[in-house]
Amino acid sequence: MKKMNNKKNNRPAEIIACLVRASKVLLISHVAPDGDTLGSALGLAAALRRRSIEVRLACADPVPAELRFLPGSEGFAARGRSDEDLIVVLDTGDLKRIGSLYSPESFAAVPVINIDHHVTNVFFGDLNWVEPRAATAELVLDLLLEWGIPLAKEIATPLLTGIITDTQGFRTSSTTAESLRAAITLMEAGASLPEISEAVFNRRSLATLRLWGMALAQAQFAEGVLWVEISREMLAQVDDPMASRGLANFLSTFAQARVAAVFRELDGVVEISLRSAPGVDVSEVALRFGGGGHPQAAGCTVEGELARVRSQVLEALFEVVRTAEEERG
Ligand SMILES: [Mn+2]
Repeated sequence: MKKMNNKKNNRPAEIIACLVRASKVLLISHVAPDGDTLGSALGLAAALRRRSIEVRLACADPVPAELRFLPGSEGFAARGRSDEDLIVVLDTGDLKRIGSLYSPESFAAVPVINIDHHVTNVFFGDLNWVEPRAATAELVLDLLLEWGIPLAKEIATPLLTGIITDTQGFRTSSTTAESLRAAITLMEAGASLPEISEAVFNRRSLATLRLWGMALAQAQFAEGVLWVEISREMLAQVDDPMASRGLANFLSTFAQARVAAVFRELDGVVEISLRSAPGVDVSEVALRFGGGGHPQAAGCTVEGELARVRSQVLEALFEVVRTAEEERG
């Protein structure tokens, strides 16, 4: 992959100048999409269309059920069209995270803008704006305000969705006064906090509850780490590949957990979701195993058989918990 050299941020004005010059823009969201990557893309798309810039949305994976209430969410294609003159990648720390949408040819052919809030971001863009804010949607909002694009409901709703989902309803340690200020601005522009919260948090399926039940019944806890496994057999029983979404967040509500981990067994690989209490950084563990994320929420996908992968990752997690405890004294 190219362009990982200049680890420096561009100013929003430079990004705006680049967008203004474009006529067809491809907006890309990361695999296993969440409210922030989809909401940031949809909010930016609505704004660009107001400036008569043609936009195409792409994501290698389907939009999850709880985010299909977002107007325009049916417009995500599984690939680009290749006649775009600009690519914007949203909420994505490195290009592995866009899956099949990455190709060296298409990314070499046009300028690439990288807007993201992950601390593990590798600055893959020609233009980069990476800041450790609570959500990428906050950065998109700042961009639109600086650009002077009037906010409207179709811009505000997806952006507020991004902030609400990434902050778990303004509850994560990443939530700041800026997040709340952004939320006020977006509500004043027509976004509904209660409607979005209801849609993204209170629509769990029976398959989800059953899968969580199976996994939670076998939860294990040692050395400050709470973990569960989702085996292929469990997934087959509920027949919904998305049913484990949200489980890692739920595990982190356990009082004694310094780290919570979900190990999901797929074909030949194990997908790992990590959450941690403030002061314990799981993004470095995820990075070491080829993934990335935030200090308190990260993930990775590791090749190999479940039992072996689990013991390797657990060893690393025990280690970060021990180190954090020593630092706390
Ligand atoms: Mn995000």
